[in-house]
Formats: sequence, structure tokens, C-alpha cells
Amino acid sequence: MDPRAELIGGSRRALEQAITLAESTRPDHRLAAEALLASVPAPANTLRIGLSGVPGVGKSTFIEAFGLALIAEGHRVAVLAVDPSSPVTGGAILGDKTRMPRLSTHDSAFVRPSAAGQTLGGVARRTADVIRLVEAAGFDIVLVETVGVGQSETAVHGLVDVFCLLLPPAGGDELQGIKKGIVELADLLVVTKADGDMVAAAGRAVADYRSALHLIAPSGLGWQPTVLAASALTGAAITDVWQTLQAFRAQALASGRFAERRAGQAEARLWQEITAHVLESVREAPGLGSALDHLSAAVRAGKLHPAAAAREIVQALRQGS
Ligand SMILES: Nc1nc2c(ncn2[C@@H]2O[C@H](COP(=O)(O)OP(=O)(O)OP(=O)(O)O)[C@@H](O)[C@H]2O)c(=O)[nH]1
Ligand SMILES: [Mg+2]
Repeated sequence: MDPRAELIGGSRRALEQAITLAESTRPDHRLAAEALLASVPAPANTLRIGLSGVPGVGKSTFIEAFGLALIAEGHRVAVLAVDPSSPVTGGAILGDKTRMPRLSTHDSAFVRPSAAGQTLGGVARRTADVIRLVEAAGFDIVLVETVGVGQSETAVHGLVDVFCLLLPPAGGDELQGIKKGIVELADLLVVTKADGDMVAAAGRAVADYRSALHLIAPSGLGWQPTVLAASALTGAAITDVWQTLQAFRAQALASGRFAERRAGQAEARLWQEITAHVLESVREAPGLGSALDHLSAAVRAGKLHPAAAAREIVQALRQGS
């Protein structure tokens, strides 16, 4: 059978192989992945959910409980991770799979750890294709986990239909540590570990986050971010999270914002690709190497303005082409 038919038919091996192609840095692999993507249907009614939060907040444990609840409703769930910091042989793969023991072995789930050892920009570009591949293979809900440090939330926000921020069950000072810019990205805030001794603290955290959200101007998109407290341990409010996400989707579909967000993401990807290709042609242009060395030495020494050097390089590139 051809890879396309196998992928659509739900072969995990075909999906793994297609993802390996999409994540490869070899141009011929990337072209093969693109050709495959162009030939497979893009199923309607998929939902891409981003989940972020500081290390240890409970993302993987939440995804295990949430993913199993979705499967119980008949969905097929893919879990991807965007973690530019994980080293090639790091513990991310093992960690994720042990934190999601039932999900990672479930027939209706596909858990793919992060592609390690790449830049964030590279990971994000490739993850966009991986999302489409898992959708083509019949996974209708895609969860993208990212660790809540640095720029990765912004990258994941650009890949998903709805963005959830997981927050620790402590308010007050903790609240000030959460970066305002990241809270503004969130469509849903979930206070984790709302069980046992932490129930009361989680409840206070929800109230704190709700009042903090009132200080942030609404996005103007017609959706007021929701704050919930949930427990992956007891299952409390896991279905509430799903109902909120469904309400978000229904509203975004009705208003046209759902399609507009995906269209905007595709357009942003176009510019990422243009940038990557232009950079590549600068770095690889024959004969430009020594000029580049010369110009960058002048810039480092403060003898030449970086913008002037860049203009010279682009000029040289144009003449060479
Ligand atoms: N009581 C309680 N503990 C939880 C819950 N969810 C996660 N934990 C615990 O919190 C710790 C971290 O959970 P993870 O799911 O690995 O957190 P994470 O955010 O994925 O962590 P990183 O992947 O390292 O960023 C583990 O010891 C979990 O057992 C919960 O709902 N209730
Ligand atoms: Mg995790």
C-alpha cells in the first residue's frame, strides 16, 4: 500500500514515518512530507488545543485525565509536545510517557514527544505539519503541550484553535509571577490540583485570577476567558473544561473567528517559510561567504552599521541571482 492510503487508513507506522519526514531537516524529506500533506484530506471538525503552564503545574497529568475523558466520548486524541529546551537524549520522552501511562498506550490515542534539539522556530514550523498529519490519520482532537517558560507559549498559540493556561493552586504572590502577556493569550485558565488539602487554596486562586482578568482589557473577540479549578487526580471539573472548550469552539465557529484564526496562522507560516528560505539563501549563496565574514567583522568592530551591512549583503545576493 502507498504511504498516503496507509496514513488515512490509520496505520501508526505510516504516521510515525510521515512525522519523521516532516521533522527532518533534509530538504528531500520535507518535500516528501509536503507532497503527502497535499494529497491527504484535511478533515473538518478537528480541534487543536494548546496547553501551557510552568514546569510541574500538572500539564501531563491533566492531559492524561482529559484525553481519556475525550476518548470515552468517542474522540481520537493526539498529544504533541513543543519543548525546544529538551536535549536530544533527555528525559522528556520517558517523562511524558510515564505521566500518561494509559493514554500513551491507548488505541484511540497517539502520544508524540517533542522533537528535540531544534530551535523553537524550527519546532513550531514542523509541529504545524505534524498537527495536519495526525488529523489526516483520524485524530480529531490534538493537544499541544508546551512548558510555560519563555517564548514557547506564543509559538504554540500560533498553532492552535484554543489556548489553555494551567496555573498552580496558589494565589497572591504567585499571581504576580504569571506574566501578563501570557495570561492575555489564554482563552481558558485552569487551576490545577484542586483536590485534598488544596481545594480551598485552588478556590481562592480561581477568585484571584478572575479578578486579575478583569484588569486585563477584553480581547475584543467576544470571548471572556474562563477560570476553572480542576483535579486530574479526582477528575473534578475535567468535563467542565471540555464543555467550556466546546462553547468556545461553537462561538468561534459561529462568528467566523475560528476559520479566520486558522487562515491567519497559515499566513503567518508563509512568512516564517519566506524568512527561513531567504536566510538559507543568504547563508548558502556561493561566493557570499567571504563578504559575509568581512561585513560581520566590520559590524562587530563598530565600523559599519548593521543595517548598512545587511543592505550590502542583500545587494550582493540580488546580483548573484
Ligand atoms: N494532587 C494532585 N497532584 C497532581 C495533579 N496533577 C499533577 N499532580 C502532580 O504534580 C506533579 C507534576 O505533574 P506533571 O503532570 O508531570 O506536570 P507537568 O506540568 O507536565 O510538568 P513538566 O512536564 O515537567 O513541565 C506530579 O507529581 C503529579 O503527580 C492533581 O490533579 N492533583
Ligand atoms: Mg509534562
